[in-house]
Amino acid sequence: MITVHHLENSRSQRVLWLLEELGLPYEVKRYARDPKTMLAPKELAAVHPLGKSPVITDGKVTVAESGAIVEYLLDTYGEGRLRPAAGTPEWRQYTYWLHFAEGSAMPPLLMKLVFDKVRTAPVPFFVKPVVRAIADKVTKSFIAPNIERQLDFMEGELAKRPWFAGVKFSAADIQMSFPLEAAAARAGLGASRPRLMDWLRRIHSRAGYKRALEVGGPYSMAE
Ligand SMILES: N[C@@H](CCC(=O)N[C@@H](CS)C(=O)NCC(=O)O)C(=O)O
Repeated sequence: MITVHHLENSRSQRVLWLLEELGLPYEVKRYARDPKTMLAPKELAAVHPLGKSPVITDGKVTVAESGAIVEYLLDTYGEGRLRPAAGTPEWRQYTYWLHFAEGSAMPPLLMKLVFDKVRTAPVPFFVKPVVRAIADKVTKSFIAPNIERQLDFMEGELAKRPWFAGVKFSAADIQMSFPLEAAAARAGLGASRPRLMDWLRRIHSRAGYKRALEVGGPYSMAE
């Protein structure tokens, strides 16, 4: 039996969604975030040393890292579903976006989250202007331009095909959901990028996505 070690409000929502799309049986072990730090509880480190989510166990196998979990589940149980045939142009797109999601899209979005927190952190009043100035400078000079450039790029790519890997929905779309939902929640993705907004509407209307939300519980981009 596949067990999803599910941290509330986290990337493991994508794994629940993939399992729902594949129609596989699984069980969920739930972990709550620390309400102050938003970090995962210590028990998760008993499953995988980094103590992050998602992580799955399947018999004696433990797999961490979202992209690796997607590959493991499709290799083991996919029967050719949700990814293009190896070696095709669609498969190259699939591989690119599967890695792009965590490798390129998430870092500036995570930096934005961290520097937004730094800006509003409780610090002595005489330090506050300095802290804010540093946070603003990093945001304006590095974080925001990178996010904008990536969003423009993704918007342009979806002008060429309806889904990230081609004409068919794939697990690359599942992997891309977290950065694009994060961008919509806290990094200015909106009506000026209609293709990305339409893509978000289309993924949110899928039955598997909705079922995964029921299983996973509240999901609001806390991290
Ligand atoms: N690149 C990793 C990122 C894992 C990660 O940072 N997960 C977050 C949840 S979205 C987490 O566990 N945060 C809690 C913590 O760091 O304690 C993946 O995609 O699996």
